[in-house]
Formats: sequence, structure tokens, C-alpha cells
Amino acid sequence: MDLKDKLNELKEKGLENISKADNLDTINQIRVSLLGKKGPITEVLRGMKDLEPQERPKVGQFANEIRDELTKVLAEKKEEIELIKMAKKLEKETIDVTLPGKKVQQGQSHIITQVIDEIEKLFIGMGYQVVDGPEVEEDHYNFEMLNLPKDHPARDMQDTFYITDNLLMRTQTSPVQARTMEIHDFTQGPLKMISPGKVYRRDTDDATHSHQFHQIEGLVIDKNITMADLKGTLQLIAQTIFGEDREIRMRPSYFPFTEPSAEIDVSCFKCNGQGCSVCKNTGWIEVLGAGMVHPNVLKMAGVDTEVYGGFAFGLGPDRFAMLKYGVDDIRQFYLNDVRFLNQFSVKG
Ligand code: 2NL
Repeated sequence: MDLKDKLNELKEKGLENISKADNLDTINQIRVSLLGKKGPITEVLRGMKDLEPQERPKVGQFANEIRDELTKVLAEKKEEIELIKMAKKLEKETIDVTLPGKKVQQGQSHIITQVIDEIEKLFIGMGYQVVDGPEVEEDHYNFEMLNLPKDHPARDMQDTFYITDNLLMRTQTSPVQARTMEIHDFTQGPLKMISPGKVYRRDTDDATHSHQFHQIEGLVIDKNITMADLKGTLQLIAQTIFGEDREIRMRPSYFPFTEPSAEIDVSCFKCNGQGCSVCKNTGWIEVLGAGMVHPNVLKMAGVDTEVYGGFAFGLGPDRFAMLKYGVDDIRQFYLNDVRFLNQFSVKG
């Protein structure tokens, strides 16, 4: 068989193998075995030295043509396999955009935070500042400055978590107000503030008591502040939280830090004052304590009682939330069970 026939046969066999190949490894093997340095075409070209000189260019040219064609077909086949591979991959990775997506769990403010936010918003709108302070407090600010001297019987009324003789967990947020009053420059205008936050009492936890709960206290000090200013402010709180139709009433009471002092009831939002289980048939629910700031408290904070006076109040966001949403156990707020907390959606 002459070289030309041999080359033709190599070509046909090569083309057949290439057409059967279905992966890139096979293509690579065929390329190396056909066209490589040790392959049959190189072999044929090496054998040309035995040919007649006039035959050599023809056979050389033919061998080159075959090598070029096989190279071209190999490249085409390689591209075809790559396209098929890519198509299969795309098919496998197709995303069905009509499938329902995974729901993202969105958190929300704790119900107590929601009540506090609502009251903060009301007071910010009236030009009050919202002031924070330490939860670990000095005896001086928590008791002494609020007209509760060391041997005052009211100190027994509230059992306190003491850390040292002078350090304690605050039992109310009034120490924040005492601190603010002390540094306030009254020549620059009145003091109008609320202080929301956590407070602590040495109580045994039950349905209506928690050793840690919340308080919002409010304080206004200016010239010519009267009890009518206090009543209007308290009325607004009651209406903001319990509804526009609510009325309030004030009963005389006693707090060491206010004189006179009052307890404030809101007309029952459940029965509209007719009498029901929520208001224990009285038509009224106790929601706040308040009064005119005691002169001793003002004096201890360095405020001139001849010129300035003010009112103060205190309320419990926990109690507000329990009343508003019919929660019968204060401990629910602190268990942090999302099944309970998720019931209070911010959107209502
Ligand atoms: C309650 C209601 C109250 C105050 C808190 C207060 C704060 C300063 C001065 C005077 Cl700095 N008063 N806070 C006043 C009245 C009531 O809380 O039921 N407390 C036991």
C-alpha cells in the first residue's frame, strides 16, 4: 500500500472515531494519538525520505491537508461537545421563578416597647425630651433626692435589690429625673421630660408581680404650672393608649415625692363606664399616679421653689399592655415566647 492510501485510511478512521466521540477526554486522546509527535501521520512524513524526490512534495502536501482537516474536524467536534455540555448544565440549573419563595421571618418590637414608643411619640410631639439613665443607681438619687430619707417608712414599702449600702437596682425611673433636674439650666427654659425604662423590685414573681418591669415617669418644671396642666396631660395619655372617648378622674393619694398627690382612673374602655369584669363593676380602672412635685424634691435638686414648680407622674407600660390587650399574667412579657409576642403585630 502506498503512502497516499495509508494516509487516506488514517483519515477515514480518524473521522469515524471523531464522529463517535462524545466527551472531551476522547477528543483529546484522538488528537494526541492521530496528530501527536509519535502519531501515524508524523510517522508517514518521516517515511518520505524513502520516496522518489519528485513524489515527496505531493505526498507532503497531501499529508498536510489531511492533518489540517483532522485538526479542523477535531476543533468542531470539541465545540459541539462543549455546547451540549453547557446546554445540559443550563437545563439542570434552571430556576422555576413561579415557585413560591422562602418567607423571611420579620421581627417586630416587643409589645412593651410598642407601648413605650407610642407614649414617647405623644410626648416628643409636645416638646418633651426622652431621657435615659443608669439601672444600677445610687441610693442618693433613687431615694434621698425624692424625699425618701434613710429612715422613711416608704423605703420599706418597696423592697429593693441592694448591691452595696449605696448602690441598688433602681426601683423607679425618677432618679433619671432627679439627675436631669439637678443639671438643668432654668434660665434657658422649662424642663419637660419623660424617662422610660426598666425598674426592679424585690418581689416574688406571680401573675401580677415581676421583679423587673417597666416605668415611664414624666416631669414638667416651669413658672405657673398648675394641676390643670397635669390633668390635661394625663387625659392625653389615657386617650392615646385607651381610645379617644376615654375620660379620667383624679382621687387624692399619697406619694413622698409629690404634694398634693393623686391616683388617676380611666373610664373603662371595655364597657364604657357601665361596669364589667375588667373594671370590676366600678366603670373605672386605675392607671396612673401623679401629683405636684414636692418642694423638698425641688430644693434638693437646687430649683428655686419661689419661682418654679411642676408636676410629675408615673405609669407602668406592663400594666397598660395587660389592660389594653387582656393579658392576665405579667410574666408573659418576660418569657419571650414568640407565639405570645407575635400576636402583637405593629401593623395592628
Ligand atoms: C406611682 C406613680 C409617680 C412620680 C411618680 C416623680 C418624679 C420626680 C418628682 C416627683 Cl423627679 N415625682 N414621679 C410622681 C408621682 C407618681 O409614680 O404609682 N408611683 C409609685
